Amino acid sequence: MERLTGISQSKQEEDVRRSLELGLEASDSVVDRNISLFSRAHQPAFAGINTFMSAYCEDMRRIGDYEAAFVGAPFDSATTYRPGTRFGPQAVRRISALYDGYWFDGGVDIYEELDLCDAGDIFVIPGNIEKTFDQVTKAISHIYTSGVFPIICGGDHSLGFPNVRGIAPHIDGNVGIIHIDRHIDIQDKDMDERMHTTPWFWTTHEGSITSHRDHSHMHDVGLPNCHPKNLVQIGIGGWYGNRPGTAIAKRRGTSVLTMQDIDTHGPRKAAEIALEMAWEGCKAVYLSFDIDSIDPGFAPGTGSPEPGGLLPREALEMIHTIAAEGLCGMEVVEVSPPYDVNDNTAQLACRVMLDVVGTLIATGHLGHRNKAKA
Ligand SMILES: [Mn+2]
Repeated sequence: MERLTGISQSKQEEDVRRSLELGLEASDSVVDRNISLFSRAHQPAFAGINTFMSAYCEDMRRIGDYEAAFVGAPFDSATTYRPGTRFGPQAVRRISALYDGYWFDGGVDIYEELDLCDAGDIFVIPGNIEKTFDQVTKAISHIYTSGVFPIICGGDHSLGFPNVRGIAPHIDGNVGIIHIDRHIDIQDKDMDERMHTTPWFWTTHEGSITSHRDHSHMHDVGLPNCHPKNLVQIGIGGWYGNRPGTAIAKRRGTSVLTMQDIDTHGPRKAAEIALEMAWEGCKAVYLSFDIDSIDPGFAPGTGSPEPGGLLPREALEMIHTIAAEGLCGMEVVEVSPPYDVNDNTAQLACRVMLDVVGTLIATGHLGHRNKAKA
């Protein structure tokens, strides 16, 4: 309570001044004269333009003015079962309007303590996985090298590879990956293409690189600083799609924590084990969160639902533990609004993003708490 009540409200006050100036004076019967005629700030939460947490960066040449950016990758052409994740970023933006950045549990106010924006969506090429990968890598690389923490919203999980490819080459050292999912997603191809079942095959490598492909566009051999031993895959299980990837995960030596492992150790201890394996010998860790890791009873709006996954509270506890050690970037993928109910799935995706960002602020990894503003 002490921490929460001590947070300044200067940005909120600045917003009120701005909305009164641009949104004009309210009608006479409105007693609170901080209310404007046209909504130009956070309230009402259901009004206004649909951006993540009500901030928008139109000029991507100026993305470096911010500390963190939500960016949509509305691509679902690499989905192997139900599509629809191209609508994920818009759904997450819409439900994010419910929140104004004040996080009771973490003692954080994102709005006051972080310069956050919505960078809009990457121009993906529907139906062309490879061109989309190139667009995504270039876009994420632009955000990351501008010194901005990327909060990437899918889209399907094929994006894991181009997302990490936009970050890892800029890190001087090895990069660990914590991958929370019901699916192992490390087979080489699926139906002859690099579908959403394949991202970690292309992101990690075989050690001695022997699988070079010199035909077509599939010439990647993995990112040299992404070692499979630092790829920790949490929550994998169920009856769908894991056979081809499991053989490769075993051969490469990735680390898998099953739902049973999480039950045995508890979510916090499981996350600590994951951190140890992901960070070993690494300079940075990337978080890939597939929303289907959460039980479809809570998160039905996804392409490949698999019962028996994490409860929301377990998932949040795990990401609090993981984010407390710092991250170089994050993605939340596989939110498919056409299959959602009451925006529940989009809201959980939004919470994963906000809870990670809030934890990064609380632990001093992100934002400008206690820092003099430049
Ligand atoms: Mn999955």
